[in-house]
Amino acid sequence: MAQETDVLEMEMPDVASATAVANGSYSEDSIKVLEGLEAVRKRPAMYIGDIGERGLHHLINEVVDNSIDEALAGYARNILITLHSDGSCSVQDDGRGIPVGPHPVKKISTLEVVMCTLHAGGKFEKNAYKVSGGLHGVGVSCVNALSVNMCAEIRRDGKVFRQDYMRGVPQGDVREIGEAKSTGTLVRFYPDGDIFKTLEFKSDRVADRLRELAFLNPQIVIRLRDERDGRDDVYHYPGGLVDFVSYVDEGKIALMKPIMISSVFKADDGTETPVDVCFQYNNSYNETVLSYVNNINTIEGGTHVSGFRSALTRTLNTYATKNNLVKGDKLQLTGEDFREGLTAAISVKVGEPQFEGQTKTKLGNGETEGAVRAMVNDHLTAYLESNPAIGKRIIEKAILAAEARIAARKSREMVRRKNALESSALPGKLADCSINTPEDCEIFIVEGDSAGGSAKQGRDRRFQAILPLRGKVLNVQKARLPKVLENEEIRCIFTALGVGFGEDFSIEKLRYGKVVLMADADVDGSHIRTLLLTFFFNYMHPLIEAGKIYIAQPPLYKVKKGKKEYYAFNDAERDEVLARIRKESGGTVEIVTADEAITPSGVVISRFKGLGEMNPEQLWETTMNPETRTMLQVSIESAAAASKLFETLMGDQVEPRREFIERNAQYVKNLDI
Ligand code: 0RA
Repeated sequence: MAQETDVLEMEMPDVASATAVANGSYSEDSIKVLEGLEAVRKRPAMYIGDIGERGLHHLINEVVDNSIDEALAGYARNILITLHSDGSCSVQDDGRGIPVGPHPVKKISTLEVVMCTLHAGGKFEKNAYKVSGGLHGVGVSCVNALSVNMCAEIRRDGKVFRQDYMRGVPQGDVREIGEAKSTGTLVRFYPDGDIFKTLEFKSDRVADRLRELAFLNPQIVIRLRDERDGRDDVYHYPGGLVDFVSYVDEGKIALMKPIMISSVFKADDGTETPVDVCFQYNNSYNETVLSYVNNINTIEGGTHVSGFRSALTRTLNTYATKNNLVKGDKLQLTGEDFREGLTAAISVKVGEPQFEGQTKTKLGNGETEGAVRAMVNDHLTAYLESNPAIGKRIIEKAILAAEARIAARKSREMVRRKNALESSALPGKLADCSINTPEDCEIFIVEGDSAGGSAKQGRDRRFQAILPLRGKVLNVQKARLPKVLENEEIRCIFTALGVGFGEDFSIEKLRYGKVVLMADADVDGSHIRTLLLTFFFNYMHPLIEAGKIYIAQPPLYKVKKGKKEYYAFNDAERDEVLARIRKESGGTVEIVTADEAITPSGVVISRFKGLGEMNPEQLWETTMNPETRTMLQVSIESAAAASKLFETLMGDQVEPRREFIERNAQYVKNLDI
């Protein structure tokens, strides 16, 4: 990657700490605009999802999407994103520049209309597949409303124009500030600390999305600079989805070169659907399908994904039969068999996408299913004709998968029968809760018997259940289905949660509203947590998507002064507590660790080595009591990045894992996957 490209090198304007300028009298229009901005500031979460780290980063996506649209319209090629040392972010492109002249309807500058009016983004031009038509699409005016300062600098018609804003309100008219040889748009904004819980941009998080956009749009060159640490990366993948699939499968052994299908489907009514599909098989047992509609990650899939799957199954089955590759007529290859070891990227562009599902990330357009199916059918059939050796390899792999599937079904039936014989189907070591409204209940999955014991005693048994696990959890990234199903601990998790397995899986049957992973705050605990997350990611993905998985945060330290006890969750918090105590006592206290002599006037710090070291009351108070605990909700920001991360952490190859650990040693507290 990081190759030298002609990514633009423009001067970065400073955003003036402008003082509010009274703009003459308010017209009816400007009052409406102010009401719109006020609505955004009053309920920011309604517009950008939330006001945490995710919402903060959403601001960047929103601005970048506009430049992407300009590039997709064919006018821009380079986009530069800079995370500045002063906390601001700027996005610059070499497109036509947002028009600055009077808006045909509103009469004021079009730039001001775009920047300050809700949903004004794409009203000027019909742009067939605007990114902003989908999940984001709240428009740059929302970013403006949620920024203390923002400025837009436009190069157009040989001139540079600029307008400044505060919390969405223009600080004067658009001004001409110089001459320009090139054209383009630059937007720089400072997120508002009154709105956001955090103001720190994480460059890795920004990079994940930019990389994804670069894979999806091979013609665009995206550069990310971070002034805070000197990061300077260029994302440009001329190979598009082929590069994407290779990137996701890095470290796995591919059985073939990626198959790329790229075409525009023309329906009878004249509508055109660009369809890009790329896939390959690798030597793993997992399926990774990354799907996009108009550059938006459709986490829940939808018609484009089902079109692809049904074409894959039908074409490969037809091919197998025609070429006599399945011996004996008893074995029937199913869709599931063709998914093992499959990595696919699907990207379609749809004029009027309908998004459905819990998180509005499932494509509903019926016509897209047929379009993708037809494209994949035709191209894959032709491909197999001319690549018989690869065709054979795919079918052989599917046969192995089918045999494993049949073995798994037998073992599942055995489990069912066994359970039916027992009086209760729930695992014996589960200490269940007493109420039976699932949404009010929580289950703590706890490592080790001693910690499990403390948790059982410390919990509120009305609504908290404890499932202690013995020993290390199976690494499912490396195991095939039957082995996963045979694993005692994993079977316990399935039965305790009640969700069923494989075809029987249903989130509706989940017996708890929250599934909490509780492990020690040390390296072993972190390993167990990662193993469990790998399991949930691969086998209970919908639970992560629905936000049901949590990570408990046990404290690392107890600081005790006299009768008063404080808990600290990290070194910084411990130091804060100590500083406070010092201040309160006029700087005279003696601070010792628990191993050292204890003086009654001093402060004693003890470090918890594990959950088991805490007594039940301490565990309740610090980690389990909903009134006082902090828990982390597990979410998946980028499916591609997460899938790659699990392969890095849990897959076969050692070298990428070592590299990852070295690179991230200082970020061990990072939580998003
Ligand atoms: C509408 C019309 C025109 C350009 C744009 C929007 C535009 C918007 C953004 C947002 C970020 N970068 C952008 N670049 C361009 C141009 C219409 C014309 O010149 O005829």
